[in-house]
Amino acid sequence: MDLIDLRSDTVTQPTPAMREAMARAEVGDDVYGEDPTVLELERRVAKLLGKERALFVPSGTMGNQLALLVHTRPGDEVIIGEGAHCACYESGAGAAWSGVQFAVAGKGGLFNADEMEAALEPPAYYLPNSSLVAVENTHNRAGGRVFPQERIVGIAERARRHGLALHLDGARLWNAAAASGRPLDELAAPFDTVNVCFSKGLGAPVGSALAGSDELIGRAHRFRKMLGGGMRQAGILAAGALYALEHHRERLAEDHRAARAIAEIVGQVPGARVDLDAVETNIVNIGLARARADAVIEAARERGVLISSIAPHALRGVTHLDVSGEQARRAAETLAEAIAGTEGAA
Ligand code: TLP
Repeated sequence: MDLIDLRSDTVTQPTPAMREAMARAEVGDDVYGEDPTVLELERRVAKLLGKERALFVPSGTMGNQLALLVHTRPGDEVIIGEGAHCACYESGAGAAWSGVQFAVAGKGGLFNADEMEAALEPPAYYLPNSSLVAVENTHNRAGGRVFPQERIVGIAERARRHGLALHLDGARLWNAAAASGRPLDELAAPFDTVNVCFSKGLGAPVGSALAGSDELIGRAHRFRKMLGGGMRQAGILAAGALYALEHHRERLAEDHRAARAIAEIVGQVPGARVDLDAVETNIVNIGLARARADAVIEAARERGVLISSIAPHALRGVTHLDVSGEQARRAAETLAEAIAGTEGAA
């Protein structure tokens, strides 16, 4: 059976043309700083994001963790939005490597300057030291929502007043740029460091980059080595990322349309709750009023559609390069059937 895989935009296969570009890549030992393709990717990402320097890293998790390492000291508190990836889905790495704890601002992932301020600890020797604000754009757990730029500017201004650093988890910043029509460097401007991923909506097999000032990225470079992220002939991977930057950004709007089509079809099932206004990019969160997520996942799998859960009664579907508009509609019909057929099994 031909499966339609909506579990994540990380599941894409490199296209033949991307594989070709990877096979042809000029490479060298990147631990010696001698891989021309990695260096080209780092220059290209720094330029796109309007930062001095970028560092190629194996994963978004490493990009975020390097940011925590460069901005904080053990015992510090990091302000995040609810469900932030760097706090919730990175195996507790912030506590393990940086020794930080997290404080949640606002509700639902997106927050504003007042909510950030409310989450801040006042300066006192017996309280944790708040040192960093981390914003996620798009916000994965919030269903791929675009963090409104006016709010980010307000958060950054308030954070600076309190002497805080700012990190952007932009694993899907490409989607935020496509959906908002704002250039990447504008989205990145308020932040000291920005993590971007090539292995999500852009469809490259591996890799992320952390961008920022020469000084911060120089320190991140040392931490990358400490964590075992120094890669040798990594140009083969960087070539996939460069190809994706060049050829797969324009098409993200198709993924956004496909996600909306899924939301509209599934949203009509009486037992499904989809907030259509929240579907701004390539992620659709589906609440289940009367069915369990695991039962729906199983029923959908039997009918050829893969989808993941984010809670016992909530699903997440993600569109990407390997799901056409037609497949998205077909998958949505299948999901609608699977939900309707599983109702009452809650
Ligand atoms: N997200 C994955 C899972 O880990 C949940 C997914 O399927 O969406 N930041 C954000 C906002 C992310 O969504 C992810 C991956 C990462 C960081 C981590 O990237 P990787 O998987 O490359 O370490």
